[in-house]
Amino acid sequence: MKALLLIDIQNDFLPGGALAVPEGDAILPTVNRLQEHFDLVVATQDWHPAGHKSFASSHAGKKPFDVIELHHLEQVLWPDHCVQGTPGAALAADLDTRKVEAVFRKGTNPEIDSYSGFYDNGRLKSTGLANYLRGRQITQVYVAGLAADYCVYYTAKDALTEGFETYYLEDATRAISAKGFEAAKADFSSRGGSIIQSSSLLT
Ligand code: VGL
Ligand code: ZN
Repeated sequence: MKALLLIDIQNDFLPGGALAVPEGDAILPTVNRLQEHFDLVVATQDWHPAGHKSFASSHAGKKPFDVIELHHLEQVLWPDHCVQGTPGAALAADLDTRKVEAVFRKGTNPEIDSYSGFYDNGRLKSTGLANYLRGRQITQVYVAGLAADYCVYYTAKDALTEGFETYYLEDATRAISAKGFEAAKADFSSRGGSIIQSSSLLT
């Protein structure tokens, strides 16, 4: 069985949002069309409490995209984004959610960031996504959404680690940084993941 994971397709990651991914909105028609080709569609939602430690505003003298060490992990500091209950944290209005059977929220612990839909960055806590997928007899996982070089990439890596045959839908994602996108694809491939285009499924 095949699952499509729609990663963080939220207003704050779209043009005009607090942490806008360039051309993030360009994936919407593609991710909407892809859904009917899957046995299961699941979404993730970045869902931070106000004052989250991944926000530059939580650290005196720091600005967005500075890098610090937080609980022994390297942490990029972000603009405030996806604050629980705000319009920016909502799933994109133009995302078709009719087939989305579950939404996994992440980033709720104020002390630790959570790029992957499976685990926080310190792997302290699981979201339950892996067991949910196994419970639905999923063996193949396809990832799409935002951002290609952060949450999509970390989710794809964890899907491999969890033993799923994993596909990164290159044209159904957009990156914060072009350099990060290339590095993410190279690393994901080297771990045994497959990079594909949505056209291979949309026939
Ligand atoms: C993301 C940075 C911070 C993402 C989330 O969804 O890729 N990136 N929080
Ligand atoms: Zn976040």
